[in-house]
Amino acid sequence: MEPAGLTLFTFAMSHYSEKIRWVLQASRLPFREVMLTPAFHMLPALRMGGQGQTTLPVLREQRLNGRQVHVQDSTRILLWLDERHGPLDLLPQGPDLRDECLSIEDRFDNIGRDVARFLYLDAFRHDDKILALWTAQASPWQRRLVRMGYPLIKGVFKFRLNITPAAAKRSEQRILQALAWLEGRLSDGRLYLVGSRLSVADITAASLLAPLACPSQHPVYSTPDYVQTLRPRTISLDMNRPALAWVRKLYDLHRGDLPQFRQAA
Ligand SMILES: N[C@@H](CCC(=O)N[C@@H](CS)C(=O)NCC(=O)O)C(=O)O
Repeated sequence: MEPAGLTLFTFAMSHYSEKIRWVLQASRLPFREVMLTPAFHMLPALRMGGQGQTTLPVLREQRLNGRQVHVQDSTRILLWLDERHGPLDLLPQGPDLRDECLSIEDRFDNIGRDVARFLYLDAFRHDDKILALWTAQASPWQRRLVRMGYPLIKGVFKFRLNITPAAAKRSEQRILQALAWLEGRLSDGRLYLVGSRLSVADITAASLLAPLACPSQHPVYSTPDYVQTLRPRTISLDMNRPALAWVRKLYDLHRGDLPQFRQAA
């Protein structure tokens, strides 16, 4: 039987996974992380989530009585953690601040697919680098299969995420609106989006924008291959614009403790 405790199933590159990894670490809730390899995640995610979805993150709690609980979807995980292991300091308990926090969380969750679509439109021109990222945690046999099946996996991925130039253009507009909103919110000089300390509003905005801001603490988004080749580069997404500089500042202040990603056994 598995040891009791929390296990977080993620992708190394996933910004939604990063959000929950950050929430768990900032809340000092011990957990072990299992990074899955794209394509090989589908069956476990379907089985664990039990709601017809293949998305990660999924959080598993192994209880002492042998029972396992699985929670899929980053917002559901967050609320479940607050209820079962909270109250979380990251989620204000007063109704007004809490609602504000969750509405900002929702705002940035909603651009997660846009960020991924926009990123992959260009990144898929560098198949060797995507393959290297997708298989970094794979076992040798998984790596061989992903390499062999890559054209098919890439096709399915593009279809499911609707990666087309027209859709990516619309995604870029939605990302720009979110950045403009964030810059408006920060324009009075505040550091935190809600109240006077770090909350899930900050963590969600920073995690979901991290693929564009490339904070040096993130083991994927900070690598030279990612920053120089895969990161979307348009003038409007200038790395130095205030919203993206804020993401890096938040990482500098609160994210010095990212564990090194490990290879799968
Ligand atoms: N609403 C979900 C979205 C999660 C999501 O889209 N995850 C992506 C990775 S960033 C994923 O698992 N994609 C693979 C799939 O859908 O099979 C959440 O908040 O957890």
